[in-house]
Amino acid sequence: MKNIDSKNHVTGRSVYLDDVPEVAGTLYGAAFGSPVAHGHLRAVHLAEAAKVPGVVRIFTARDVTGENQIGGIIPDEPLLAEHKVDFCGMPIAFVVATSDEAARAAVKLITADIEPLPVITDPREAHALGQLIVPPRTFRLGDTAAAWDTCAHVLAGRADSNGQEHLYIETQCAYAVPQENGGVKIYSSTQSPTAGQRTAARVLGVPMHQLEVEVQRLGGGFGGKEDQANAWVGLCALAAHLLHKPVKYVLHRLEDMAMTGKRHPYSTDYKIGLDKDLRILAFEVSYYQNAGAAADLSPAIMERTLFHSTSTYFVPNVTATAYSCHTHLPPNTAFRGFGGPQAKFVMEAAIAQAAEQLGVDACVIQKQNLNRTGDEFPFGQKAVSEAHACWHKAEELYDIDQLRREVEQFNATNTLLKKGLAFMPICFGISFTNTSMNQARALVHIYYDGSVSVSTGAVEMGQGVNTKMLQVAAQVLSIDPGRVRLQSTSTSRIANTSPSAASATADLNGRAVQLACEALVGRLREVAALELGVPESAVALRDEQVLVHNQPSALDWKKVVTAAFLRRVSLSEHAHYATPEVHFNKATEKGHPFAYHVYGTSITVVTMDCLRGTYAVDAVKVVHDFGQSMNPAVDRGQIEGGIVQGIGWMTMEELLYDPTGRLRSNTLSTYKVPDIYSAPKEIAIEPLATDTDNLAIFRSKAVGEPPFMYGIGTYFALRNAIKAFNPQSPVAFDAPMTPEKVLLALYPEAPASAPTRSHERSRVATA
Ligand code: LUZ
Ligand code: MOS
Repeated sequence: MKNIDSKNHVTGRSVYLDDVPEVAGTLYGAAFGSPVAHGHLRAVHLAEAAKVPGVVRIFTARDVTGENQIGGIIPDEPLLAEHKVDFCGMPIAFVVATSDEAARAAVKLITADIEPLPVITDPREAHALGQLIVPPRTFRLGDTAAAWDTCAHVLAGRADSNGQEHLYIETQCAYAVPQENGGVKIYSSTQSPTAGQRTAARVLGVPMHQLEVEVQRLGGGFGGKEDQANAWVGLCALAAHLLHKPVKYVLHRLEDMAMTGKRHPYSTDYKIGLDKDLRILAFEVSYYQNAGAAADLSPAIMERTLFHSTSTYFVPNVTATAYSCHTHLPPNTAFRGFGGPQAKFVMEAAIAQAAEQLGVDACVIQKQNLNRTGDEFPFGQKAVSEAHACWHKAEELYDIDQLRREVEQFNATNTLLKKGLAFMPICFGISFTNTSMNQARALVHIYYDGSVSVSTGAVEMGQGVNTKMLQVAAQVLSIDPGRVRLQSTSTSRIANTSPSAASATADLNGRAVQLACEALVGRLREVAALELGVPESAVALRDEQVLVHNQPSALDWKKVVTAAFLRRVSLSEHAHYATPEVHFNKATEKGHPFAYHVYGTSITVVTMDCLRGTYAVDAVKVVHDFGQSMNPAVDRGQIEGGIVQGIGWMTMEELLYDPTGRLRSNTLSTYKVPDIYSAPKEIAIEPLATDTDNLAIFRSKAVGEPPFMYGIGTYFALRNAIKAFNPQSPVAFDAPMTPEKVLLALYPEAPASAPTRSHERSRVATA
């Protein structure tokens, strides 16, 4: 089945927040963000701004009627700065005017007296000063201290991965419309309607029932709207509440890039030990996460990093420690993979370094150490592994020997062009690591004309979740999908939702839809049995027919629905699903946090121009563990998009803050994302269809985040291409591998005049 939104997307009919018809009298907001990354806020001068024609009112922290606080996990983030500013772009004032232009003109006239304080942008520096968001955590398995002596090879190094701008097509935005009796209805481009509702309630000082957050769809989220949609909801709701007028704020791209947090940069030290057969015996790792100026979701992201410290491998002795470091960048936040990709990059760096020192191909070590069913993760859960199955299938299907020969021949016959090849196995845990978040609800109505309405807590952000929800309802009710309509996501219809995140949205909400529809089918079968005078056990609903002992009866879907209504049987159901089996004990750091893992293997081939430092990705060939995909077209879209986004993170997307904490890569001319020309020339996706029982919806495994991590293979393929040109080059593990860095790595002895970020980075150390 096609994505139900595809036609409206390509014809421009899909409704995003800025397409919601505006109520008469709507006002427009714009935020004044701190020009300084860290300082005491002594005064804000608003008089000039207030004179701009059309300005209605300018709000500051003093105007907040409830709590001036938007921190979700930790209350450490004011909605509007009070006495201190903690990052460039931190909202200080919110102008509301009769036009967007007036609001923005006024913002330009606001000034602030800020007494500067020292700015820290480096997580290791923050760590050295004891500036941590939360206490560090350590996951342990076996005994690394004792294991080193048993290793034939021990080496240590450092790996750095940079952040990443979400670059959702639709920027952050909110629209708050006052309702009667003090209520406010808020349209928000959020992955978490409930978080918006909760934040607005807190800021306004009203109960949650006064507020409704409604979401039709997002023009992309990628994690950037899991927590960071809340500030704009809070500002618009506050202004609407105080002015009794609708207030809307749609951020400009540059504001969005400057004011919002991104994927966390990580700097990491590791030590890895292998036996003579290249089995990894021990792994010790310290992650320094650049959290930015407030907690946001950083503690949860740090936790997921620890959960993925061994990537797709089994390591019997592990000590993994993570530090969430407080710096003066905009608070970094969720981004596809949620700390998992950062951990996987480090493990692959350790393996690449070991391979280099031992003179073997990295894939020999990779393959030797893939996890197997029954292997224990450092957090106590036992793997149900498809790692070997995916790897072997990829080797065979894509004829790895032939691929390798082609690369070798190419490199033997070309001087200035070199190819590189790398494997990237993935293993990603599905469930919110915070067990309590693994719940969802659905509300299904059958109207008496036989049409069906489905509401869930899932937010459609382009990932196709609504299509999957519709499929679940149509399949369980056994009716034509055309009878089912997916409603917008509203906190008034579905309460207390978890964010649409963690790749778990279709699983959680789909199970709730399934339960609701099963309950309705049960009632309709009861009705049919009464109508037809047969035992209920003989009745089935199939393809819009009521069957008795598998034979058609006088009743069809519409008739049985009408009969149920006339018999005063409820045609509505609200169902609740909570993932069974998941638990985790933070005191022991052990448990069973994931419903299941998603596996896969990719093979990436790149070609590098060793004169210019430029490169192209020839192919990414994947064997992916779909389980039983319920929508191969939607899932393929997620995989292709994830791969290209992962390649962007690893190659060209270079986030750059200067030492004063200002974002320099703040436009699309200075921050490059992959376009169609930098996408791989070929993406091959082959399913590993498995029918192992799992907790996925209809056994169709979660597909949102895992494929992002195939992109990591590109870094190592590029590194191999560099080595093919210059085997002596000390290529640091410092992502992204921009063309500038490639050039410097190809010719390390060249005069160091080229502008680069890596001059600050120390080379990989070897123990
Ligand atoms: N969000 C969250 C996530 O709150 N918890 C998670 O474990 C998670 N994982 C991936 C993406 N978002
Ligand atoms: Mo996410 S990183 O699943 O919002």
